[in-house]
Amino acid sequence: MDYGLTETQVMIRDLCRQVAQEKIKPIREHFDEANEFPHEMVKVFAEADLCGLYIEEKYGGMGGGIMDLAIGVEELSKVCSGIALAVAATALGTFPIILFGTEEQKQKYLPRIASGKSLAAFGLTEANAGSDAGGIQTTAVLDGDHYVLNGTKQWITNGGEAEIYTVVAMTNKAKGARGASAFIVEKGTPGFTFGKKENKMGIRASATRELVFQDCRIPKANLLAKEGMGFIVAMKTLDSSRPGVAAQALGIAAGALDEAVEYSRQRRQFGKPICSFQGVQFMLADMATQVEAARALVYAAARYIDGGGKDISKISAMCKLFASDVAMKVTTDAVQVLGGYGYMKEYPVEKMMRDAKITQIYEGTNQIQREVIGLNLIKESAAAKK
Ligand code: COS
Repeated sequence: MDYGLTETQVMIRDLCRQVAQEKIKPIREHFDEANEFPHEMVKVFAEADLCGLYIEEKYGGMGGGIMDLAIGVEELSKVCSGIALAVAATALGTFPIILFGTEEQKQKYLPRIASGKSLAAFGLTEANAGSDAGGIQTTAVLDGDHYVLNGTKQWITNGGEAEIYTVVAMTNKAKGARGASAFIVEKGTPGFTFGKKENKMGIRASATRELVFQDCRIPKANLLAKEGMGFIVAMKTLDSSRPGVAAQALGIAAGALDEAVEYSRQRRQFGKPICSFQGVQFMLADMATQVEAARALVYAAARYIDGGGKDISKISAMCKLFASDVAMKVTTDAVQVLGGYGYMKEYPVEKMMRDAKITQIYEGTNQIQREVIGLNLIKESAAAKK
């Protein structure tokens, strides 16, 4: 199927497929096993011009949108979603600047990101504020021409590896969600350090660390949007970034399906390849159908957002919810098709199943996605009645 991709999108898909097969496949096991960040892969992504797929050309990007990003992330994630995350999490950290940055902020930061010189990261979550994003405790206090940040962000993807961080902190705690503000913080700013690197179940080639702010002074010019808009910056960022997680989940599922089909053609039992048994064939058929359904929803969401669609929260949450549940189901079934071999680390489906799990959790748990979808359904129904 050609999925109605543009010429550029076909080019992105093919290039990412090649990079994934030639550069990522040979190293994925090592970086997963070692829990190490693949610095050399960032250079490969930069050389292949994959870091600025979704950034405007005038800032050095490729001028595409969420769809181009999704296609790239899907292809890279078919082989290793942990390594692909260097690009996807950078997009998450960059969206606040794309959506809310001033011209000056865009000119300063986007070319660095588009060229692959700098990775980005998004700092919202804290130890006691995950789903309840409005409950963050990190503070930013205005002091002359600077804001002074204090607090700790937790589980930040690309933490320590990124140079550019978009961080949400409270400028007025009494106002709750309306008292949050968003800032750009550069690595190397005095008072900004990193906590320990997390030892995770999956996506182990991706670095996850705490961001620690202790009297960290950042220029007032690094405020994104206006004071008090931090929660909206975060919500709108997540609306744009969730299709990227969905694309990652889709890639994991599609990669696992490929492995399962291939294995079932090679593996012989009772004198025949196991793909000739209906029990296996039906599993593969269900897996393939789910992958196509996830792809349809991810592409529909990405195209809707790129087309300037209004109220993107619902479709964005839907594609993340659906694709990540498909990734978990399909990778679990792929392990089943490979049987005992599937459970062993010599075969990649074991890693894919571990990698899939996070897609149901981060950038909003799937319970939060359902809440977003439900609230929007009610809002739409009420608006239709007016
Ligand atoms: N776009 C624009 N505005 C939004 C919005 C969106 N997607 N979502 C909420 N808002 C606005 C609301 O309209 C409301 O505005 P008013 O104060 O003017 O009424 C304000 O933001 C607060 O919204 P709400 O009361 O719904 O906030 P809640 O604290 O109840 O939180 C959820 C809502 C649960 C949806 C939100 O906290 C969330 O998405 N949590 C998950 C966070 C997450 O994904 N974390 C993962 C880590 S980040 S990688």
